Amino acid sequence: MRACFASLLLLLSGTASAQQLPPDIPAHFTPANTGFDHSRTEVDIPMRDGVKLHAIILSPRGLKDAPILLDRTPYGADDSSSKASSAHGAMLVSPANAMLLTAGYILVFEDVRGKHGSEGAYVNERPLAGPLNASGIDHSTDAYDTIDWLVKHVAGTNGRVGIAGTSYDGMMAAMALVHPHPALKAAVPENPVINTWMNDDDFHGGAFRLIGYDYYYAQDAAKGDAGDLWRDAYDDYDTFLRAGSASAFVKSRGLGQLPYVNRMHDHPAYDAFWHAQALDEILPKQKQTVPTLWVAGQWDQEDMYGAVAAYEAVSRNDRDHVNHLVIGPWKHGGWAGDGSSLGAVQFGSDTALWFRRNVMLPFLDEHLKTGGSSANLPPVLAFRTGANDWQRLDHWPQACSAGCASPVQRLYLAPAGQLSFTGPLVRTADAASDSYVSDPAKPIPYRLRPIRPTYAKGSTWGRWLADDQRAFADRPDVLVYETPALTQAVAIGGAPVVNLIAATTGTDGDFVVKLIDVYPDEYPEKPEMGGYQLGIAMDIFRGRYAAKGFGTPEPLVANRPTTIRFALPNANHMFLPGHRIMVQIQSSWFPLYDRNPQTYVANILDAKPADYRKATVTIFHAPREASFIELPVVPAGPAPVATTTTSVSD
Ligand code: PG9
Repeated sequence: MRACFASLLLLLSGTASAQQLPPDIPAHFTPANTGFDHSRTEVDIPMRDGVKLHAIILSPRGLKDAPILLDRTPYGADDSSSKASSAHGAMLVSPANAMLLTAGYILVFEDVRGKHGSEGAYVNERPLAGPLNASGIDHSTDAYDTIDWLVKHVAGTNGRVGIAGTSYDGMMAAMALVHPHPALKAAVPENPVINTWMNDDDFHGGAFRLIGYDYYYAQDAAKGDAGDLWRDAYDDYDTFLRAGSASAFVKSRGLGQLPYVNRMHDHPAYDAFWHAQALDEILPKQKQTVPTLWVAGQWDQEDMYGAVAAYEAVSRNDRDHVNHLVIGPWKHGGWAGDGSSLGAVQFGSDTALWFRRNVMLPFLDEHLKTGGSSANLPPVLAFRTGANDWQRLDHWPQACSAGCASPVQRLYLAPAGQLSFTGPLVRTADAASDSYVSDPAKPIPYRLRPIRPTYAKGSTWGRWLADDQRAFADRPDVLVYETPALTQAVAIGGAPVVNLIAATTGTDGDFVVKLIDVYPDEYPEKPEMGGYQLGIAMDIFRGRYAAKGFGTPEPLVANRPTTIRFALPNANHMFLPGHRIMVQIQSSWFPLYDRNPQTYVANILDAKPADYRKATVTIFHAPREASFIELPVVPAGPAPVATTTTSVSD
């Protein structure tokens, strides 16, 4: 009997272990989405080399004869098209894309080769086929193959495709213009990366942007997003100062495993490597046929150079007038957000919404909708900050060096911290120069400390170019020059050009020049703006390139006055009566830019601790050694009212 009971137990336990509870998770779940106003389809599009690129197609239901707008991105097609879980397609995308979806566009988001859901090798900013790319495959061929597939496979399309995107995606739009697919009928590169050495993301005036390491880690250390680089301090000023040189920072974070980081390191000057991928040099070599709207932000903290440079380059040979330029008062990507203000500065209306509705949509409609009507866009549409109005312009820049209606005007540095439109006077009592000591051990922060990592929560990175510069004006290592309060408005339209006569006790050195609009001491309209120092055009130049240009670094001769000449970023601005124009000069801008050791070394990224030395920098303002800023001054009259044929307005 006992034996019989035991075997029954055994049998029971054996049966229990063989029986599995059915899982609560079905092998496949098909969402019920009847009644949704859109379809969202995932596809894998074959390229000419067999590699498949992953894309999401978002289409309003029941569309017929609809254009396609393509965004090629390294940041995740899925992310761009799943911002919410909603029955309404417009909720899945950014507000700018929601406008397009609602206006009857089929949106396609595609992961670039090698990122997120796409197959193949990711090559950062993959150069176009040529000296740096023998594979014959590049972003222009991938755009071509994608467009070809879309017009053959997407239902409800009219066969007309546009390409748009911001920053890296903007570069993708620009690359699609090289041997474009015949169905590509419009492009909108927004704040595009065009020349990453020449004042876009990686270098400015030859100075290296340390903040790029966070970006390249996130992008290149994983197929998706690698996340944040570790820190051991709250303030990036401490983090980077502690590390020492750029190479020491790279070593401390293991970034030497990332090939692109090494390529930047190996090419600190503007050599053949950078020329071969400079889109402002490549695009004008071909006749541009696709209507293109280049979108620039006056305070773009990342790619402030690209859009205007590309427009200027291609519009020189644009007999059919297919290129247009828009300059707005925006940060990087600010055209897509709320454009009523940037930090403390207000523009009187939502300039970004106005642009999206009255410029971008009509432009796309004209070229992509079947039977679309003219958007009546001028070659250039520029918001004039200060006056806070839009201007329809025939060309950019508005001023020229000589022989035109608005020749540039020199604004001279003068003794006793003055700035003047008349040249330096010969007065023996006046000092002929001003000096400061630049100490690499105490570099000047580029924004107020603590400086949170660029992409960290709470970082002020996006608006820093509009920060009050007052906090830096008092430092003994910053020279300040300013005009008296203006009795009449001064308007500029173009890139101011710095022309300093400078000497240093070192054999290399950086020169940061800031052109600033100083608000009246008291400003009743907005009292907290009293005395505000608003940067209008600010940039850096590395002295080693002064003599022979960006391709050929050379030591500065200690104590010998040298001409430091470089262009500041473009600005369309009006300095109003009662305001003052200010120029600040300094020799570091940290940790946005690596510190110049002020002793010439072959590759600054590898500078050793002993190379970093104090230097006395002298800026001359004597009659024979005049330092000045060439201002692209234009008549400050009232702007023609900007209108488009569309009646849409905010
Ligand atoms: N400006 C970004 C970028 C950084 C570095 C390289 C390429 C692009 C971007 O926002 O895409």
